[in-house]
Amino acid sequence: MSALIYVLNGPNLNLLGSREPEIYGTGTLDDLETLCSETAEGLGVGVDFRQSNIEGELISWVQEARTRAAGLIINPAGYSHTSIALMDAIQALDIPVIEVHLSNIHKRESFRHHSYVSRAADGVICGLGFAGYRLALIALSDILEEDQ
Ligand code: CA2
Repeated sequence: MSALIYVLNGPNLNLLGSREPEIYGTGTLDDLETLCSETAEGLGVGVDFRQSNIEGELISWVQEARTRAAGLIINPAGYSHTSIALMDAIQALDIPVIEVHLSNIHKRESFRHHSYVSRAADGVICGLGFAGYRLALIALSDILEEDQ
């Protein structure tokens, strides 16, 4: 059976494509899911793509990934900068984790420069838009192959 990668998206990412195209582009969350599914298919891995505006739901999904997923990609959105609880949940994982941000958080307001989640992630990609998710899937697939 092919490895399953969880792709979790945090608050307000359901609004992609509707506002702030200069920061986040014009693609929608559905477009992003399609990109991830097609990339995963090409890599021979499975993808479980989800979005939530609720911190506790994201934490429950991270906990679920402990037993169900071979790897995790997460864009924690605003919770990156605030959530010790999400960081703790990710730190409890034994699977590789890549944090992705569509925008370059270091080029933006100073409150976005720090991410709690980055302390728990194995890798971080930011500023590359949707391509960041594609690259994260490729990296995870490489890591999982090396581990075999
Ligand atoms: O660049 C990213 O991917 C972020 O994680 C996006 C978050 C932001 O709080 C982080 O600092 C960086 C915001 C997601 C909100 O997305 C929207 C998309 C379209 C319209 C409004 C919000």
